[in-house]
Amino acid sequence: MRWFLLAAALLAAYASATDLAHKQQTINQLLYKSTEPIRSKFAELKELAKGWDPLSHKHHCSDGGHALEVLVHEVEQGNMLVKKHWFSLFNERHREEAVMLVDALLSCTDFNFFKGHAAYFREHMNEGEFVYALYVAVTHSDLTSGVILPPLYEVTPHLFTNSEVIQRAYTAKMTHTPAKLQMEFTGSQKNPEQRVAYFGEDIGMNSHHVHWHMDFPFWWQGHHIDRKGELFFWVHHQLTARFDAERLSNHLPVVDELYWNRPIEEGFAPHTTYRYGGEFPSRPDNKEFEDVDGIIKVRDLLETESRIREAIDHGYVTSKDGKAIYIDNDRGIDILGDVIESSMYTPNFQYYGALHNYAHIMLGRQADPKGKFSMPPGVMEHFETATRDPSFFRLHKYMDNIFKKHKDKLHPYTTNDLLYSNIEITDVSIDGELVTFFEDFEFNLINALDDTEQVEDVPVSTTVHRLNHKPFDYDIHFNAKYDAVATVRIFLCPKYDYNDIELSMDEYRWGCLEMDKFWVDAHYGENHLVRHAHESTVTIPDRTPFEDLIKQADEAVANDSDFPHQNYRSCGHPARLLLPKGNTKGMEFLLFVAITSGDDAALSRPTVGEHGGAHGYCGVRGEIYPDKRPMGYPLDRHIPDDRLFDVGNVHVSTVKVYHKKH
Ligand SMILES: [Cu+2]
Repeated sequence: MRWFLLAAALLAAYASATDLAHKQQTINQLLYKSTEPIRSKFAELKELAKGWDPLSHKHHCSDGGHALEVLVHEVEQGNMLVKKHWFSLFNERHREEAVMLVDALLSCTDFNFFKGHAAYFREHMNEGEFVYALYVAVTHSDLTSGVILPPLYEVTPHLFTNSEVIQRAYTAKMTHTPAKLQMEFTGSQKNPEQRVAYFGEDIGMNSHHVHWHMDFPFWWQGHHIDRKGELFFWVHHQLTARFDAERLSNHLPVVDELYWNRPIEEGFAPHTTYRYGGEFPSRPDNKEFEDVDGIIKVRDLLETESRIREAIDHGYVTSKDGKAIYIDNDRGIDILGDVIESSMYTPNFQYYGALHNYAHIMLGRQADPKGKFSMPPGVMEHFETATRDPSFFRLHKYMDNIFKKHKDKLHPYTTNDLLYSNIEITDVSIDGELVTFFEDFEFNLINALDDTEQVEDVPVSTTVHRLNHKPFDYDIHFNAKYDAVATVRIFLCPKYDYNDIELSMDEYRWGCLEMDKFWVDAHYGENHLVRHAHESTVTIPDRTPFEDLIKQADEAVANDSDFPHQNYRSCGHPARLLLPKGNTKGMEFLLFVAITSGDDAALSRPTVGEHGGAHGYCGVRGEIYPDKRPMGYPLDRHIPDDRLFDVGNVHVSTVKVYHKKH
């Protein structure tokens, strides 16, 4: 009772502070040095955690406190994963525990309770589970709308930073010497794969990948998220296509798919360490797949694959209750995405399994498939680290080809389907040159290091090379027969294959990169449209450094001023990586522009700002996907003859992407 009164008193004292600045400050403090107890300097939060009795606030939960009771019970019974232990979302029990907290937080009807529960469970749960659950809850809760999640590479730096750098960071800390440490890409130049390590190891791309999986969790059972399965296909298809474009830029053939009954050609030494649990295991070249004891057999994956392929050939998947769900239509790809990942939306988990999720576990465990050496899971079991391993792209190429098999079976679009007779594109050009370059980017490692409150921090950071490009604009001229809203779709496609053979439309379409998609008002007569690359609806700008977020929120709270509510998304491809690297001579790509009817818009009058950037890859939070057409339209289906695209509203031109060393 005393605790209750104390908690109630505390709550009364802070109950009014739920403006955005306070919310941002709370989330910052909850994530600051997440492997240690809440800092004393965050006195209010610390006290709140100490005095909090979760179950006394059940009436502030939308589910009557059910989720909270489940979690409290597990905590009180001592059933939870201990602190200072690695956490993997693919471990069923770890995931269950993290999701218990997500559910409890999402059931809160008031931010003060969200805050109290979060503070309490931060001190009573595994750190990895807590951080994951808080990120997901902040992403999905209406109570935290407008809160900016700090960059994951600064909250859990171990998953983004080489072991060598982490070790040197410790030395800097121990000797109390400020340090700015240069991070190199994994491996050596003897490994051709290293030429594209800058892409697989890009911390912005890694963050995009993790956040995508937080926006669209496969374990999500709540309300329906629109076209989640199709987005799973599309975002990973685009990652694969972008990886291939980087390979072509670096004189490497496009990535081949993975075969369960052949050795995994590329080995991988991650040079990455868990915060707790030791080194991420390595895998030698040409490793044959072995069954993973107690979890998944190679045979099961082969069987799952053949059942999915059969469904594609039949044109229907069979639901749990034996009904046929027809897939040879625009909706089919969405169902297949649910089936292949699989998410909780799959119509038949028992029969079609979870190809993608088990494949990640299979690849993640090949260093110790029998569990003989008690090794932690490999990089493939973490969305943060998976793309570092070249087998990630092989795996996704494999699944991408299954999706392609389905798309190739659909009727090709006819000229009539493609034609939008209102619009005639007269010219498309690039304002400025398409130029890429490498630059150094610095991020903070303070959260990677253990310390005590008594010893003051020294600044420790790391710098990484990252690809960027010069700003550019698309210059599009077109004529319209009448005023109308129109949909503009821009793709960048490879023009030649690895052997310099020019590709036909049907060959290059699957490698096209979505650059932008937006809606414009077309006016009767001549139109001149200038679109800036940075406005792209598949990308997001650089993330705000954690230190800046802390400063901004603290200042806003101290001055009682507003924290600006930005339409910010954590999910989105880095704007820097919009262009593939290209080469020093200027690598030719095709710029494909299609202007289609504004009737394609699923939401009323969609504009960029309204949807917070990256809807192309990440949809719109809480809304339906803004484009009615299949993702990748009009290049998603088989093209038997290039001349089908001889319509006035489609324009294809050659552009060059230059890479400049400076
Ligand atoms: Cu993924």
